[in-house]
Amino acid sequence: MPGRWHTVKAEAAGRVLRVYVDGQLILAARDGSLSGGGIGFVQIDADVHYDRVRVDLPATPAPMTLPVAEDFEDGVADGWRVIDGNWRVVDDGGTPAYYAPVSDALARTVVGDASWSHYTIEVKLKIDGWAGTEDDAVGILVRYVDPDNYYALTYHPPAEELRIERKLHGRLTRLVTLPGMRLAPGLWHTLKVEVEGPALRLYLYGRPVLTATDDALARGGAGLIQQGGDILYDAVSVRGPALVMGVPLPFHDDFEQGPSALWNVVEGDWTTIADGTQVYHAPITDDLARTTVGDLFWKDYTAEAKVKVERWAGRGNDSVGFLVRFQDPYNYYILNYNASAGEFRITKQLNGQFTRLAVKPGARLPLGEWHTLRAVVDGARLELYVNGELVLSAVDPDLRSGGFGLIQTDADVRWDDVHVTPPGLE
Ligand SMILES: [Ca+2]
Ligand SMILES: [Ca+2]
Ligand SMILES: [Ca+2]
Repeated sequence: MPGRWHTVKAEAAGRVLRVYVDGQLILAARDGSLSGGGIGFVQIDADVHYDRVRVDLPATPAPMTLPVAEDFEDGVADGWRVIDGNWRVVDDGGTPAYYAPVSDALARTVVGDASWSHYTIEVKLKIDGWAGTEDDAVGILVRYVDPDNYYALTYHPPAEELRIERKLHGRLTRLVTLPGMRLAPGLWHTLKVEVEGPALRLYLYGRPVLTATDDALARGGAGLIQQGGDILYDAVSVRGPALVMGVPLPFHDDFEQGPSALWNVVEGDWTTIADGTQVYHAPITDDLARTTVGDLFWKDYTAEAKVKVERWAGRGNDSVGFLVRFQDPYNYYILNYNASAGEFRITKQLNGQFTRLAVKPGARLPLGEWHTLRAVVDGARLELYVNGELVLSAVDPDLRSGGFGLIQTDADVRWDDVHVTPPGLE
């Protein structure tokens, strides 16, 4: 209505945009192309007066717990905070990726907070071009406290070197430099940074290339930094210790060539031994033995393995089974047979707390014979099959992705023919 004051409110929350006039919702839309940025006014051929402009930020989000994984497929970098630059999710030939334009002289975006201390951040990045200034750089931030306090592990194309730098109270200090390095344009590179105590380690393609030690910053989030780069980022994960990333599905191991290098032993003395064929084994003297494969990008899958128990130690907690949705040694589901109790069980460990989700008493798994265990994880549903029969299932929403593993306590067990397959390939 001309000549009258109206209250117009626009709300941007995730991918949803809403417009209110005088308190009434009049328009809503969903779009994920732009995930950050300021506000403004536009008018065309009109005489308009504006007053009492107010911008409210959403309430402070809850602290993020590790691990986190972001593939940008839903168009949103969930939980990431843009420090500077025009970060957004773009389409890279059919797969969404994170991006800030080459015109940004400095672009930084971070995830996590001061509750993060020891962790590993991994990212895939592809360099499509550079601004051509001597400041051009790309890399990873760790122990990010604020724009003036963090560590940066970066690649500098003009100097063709990798650097580990510390920014403390706004002052940048070079801790270590590796010259003679060139990241090829147009290809996806995998960078990883591990921070543990005062040690900072930079990895390229899983191999350590540069290390520094510094104790000025003990905690803080993780992030990305670029200066004058035309660069795409994807498959960013941040996790606590003990998870090998980048393992493709399906996964298969018959142990004939020794265990696959993709297994990540959490604890226990895992080796291959001969039992007809080569089989995977941890000794009965290990009171707990766990070994895992896969990563935070594994969601739904079917895992199967042959298992033979030769004998139990008989110390009151004899068990054998699978781990699924394994995220770190404190977050996963166990689907197992507990011989001491004579039960099949499904149990959740969440942040170190165990919760029993399902139990089937009166169960037996005869010694000295090969049995086939199968776990199906589909959304919130978990199923355990023994020799082709469904014995136990549970529904739990807490852990939606993560790798697969073998677990045994106080037992002489032989494992063989491990198959992990994504839905539709079983
Ligand atoms: Ca992606
Ligand atoms: Ca997302
Ligand atoms: Ca074998």
